[in-house]
Amino acid sequence: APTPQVDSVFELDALLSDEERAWQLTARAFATERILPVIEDDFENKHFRREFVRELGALGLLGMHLDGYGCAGAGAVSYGLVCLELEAADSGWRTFVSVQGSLAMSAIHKYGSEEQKQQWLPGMAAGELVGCFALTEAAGGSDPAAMTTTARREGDEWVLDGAKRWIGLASIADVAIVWARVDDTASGQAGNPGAQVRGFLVPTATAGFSATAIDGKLSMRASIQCDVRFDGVRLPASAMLPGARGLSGPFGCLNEARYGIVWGAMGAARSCLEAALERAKSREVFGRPIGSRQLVQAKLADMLLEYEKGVLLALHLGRLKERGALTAAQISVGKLNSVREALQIAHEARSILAGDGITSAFPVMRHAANLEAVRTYEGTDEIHALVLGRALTGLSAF
Ligand code: TGC
Repeated sequence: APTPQVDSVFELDALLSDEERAWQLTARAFATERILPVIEDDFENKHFRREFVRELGALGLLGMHLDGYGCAGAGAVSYGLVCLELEAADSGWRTFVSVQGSLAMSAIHKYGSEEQKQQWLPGMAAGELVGCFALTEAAGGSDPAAMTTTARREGDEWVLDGAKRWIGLASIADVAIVWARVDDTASGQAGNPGAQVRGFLVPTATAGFSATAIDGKLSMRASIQCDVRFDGVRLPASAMLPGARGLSGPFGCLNEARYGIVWGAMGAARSCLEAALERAKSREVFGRPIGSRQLVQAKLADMLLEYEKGVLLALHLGRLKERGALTAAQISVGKLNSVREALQIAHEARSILAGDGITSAFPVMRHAANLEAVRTYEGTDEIHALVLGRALTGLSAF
């Protein structure tokens, strides 16, 4: 797969190792050969291709940044490049890889017992099993501390009650990582809103678990997000993730997924920029290619600047992550910047494509619509701005 024209402008390849380039090319080939030919139809028809999951697993792209248990143990930059290439095709497929690898598998890898890791991770890495991550509730995704889903102990069992919303892949998942407030009647904490949040591994075939795909989405239509209910879901004592106590557990996984978005959104941006560039060279209005006009060139130049800056920021954060030095505030810088600028690039690309830009003959409106979801999940623009405000001032605005 040739290097995209916009990447060759600033010689991105020169900043990458051979191994990183190889991962990138693997993902680019999958995106180009498998996703792109079908994505417009899948977006139109609200179709998620389950068969791609095993293919992604066979390529080693699921949980690729994790070590052992069938995972590839790749570096953070390699993983980021894969996110970029998949999202250059569609945010829905980068989201799938994020939910499976960064959220569900990371939760098990970080916090699971050895037995839990052995039971779930190899199948998830191979794409034989799908995982989902149930944190957000309908009353407001920005404030997971307000969750009302509970797990209470009855003898040797845990019993889960409650509901979650916007849970990716839940209706096709084999296992859900469910975050619930432990309502420990035995210790007198029943109904105590301060009771600790813990994580549970819930096979989705368990009685009382139900997931319904949310309909009417105008964004991420080739991917699935669900309402999930737990009605007296009974689990063995061993279902709890032993290593996660409190909200720092799920937030540790969100950091992984947010990091992937820093790269991924730049893939959507690249796709929009390429479409606009191609059109600027080929479309003639007033007797000349529109790309020869100064206003169009200025737009293209601004798009290129933000794309290059976004990728270089992602690379910087990736190198920090590989050294174990990446902070949550730095991830907020990247998530806020990448998605905001990718959306701006999509909007500018649409204007260069003029009327045709609103059709599915070009990927731009699909990316713009998808990015609206990406802007909201994994911490909204506003939440990341306030994380940075707190980092700068030491004062919390929450
Ligand atoms: P606070 O309640 O005070 O803190 C709770 C604990 O969490 C720790 N923490 C973090 N740890 C690691 N990384 C981070 N980024 C962390 N952020 C917070 C914190 O230190 C504390 O630890 P401890 O040990 O003292 O208990 O919360 P806060 O004031 O620190 O944070 C407030 C705020 C608003 C920043 C946080 O609540 C937040 O990030 N809200 C946004 C939630 C969010 O991103 N939701 C997305 C849901 S997941 C999703 O969208 C899935 S999409 C994929 C799909 O399923 O399709």
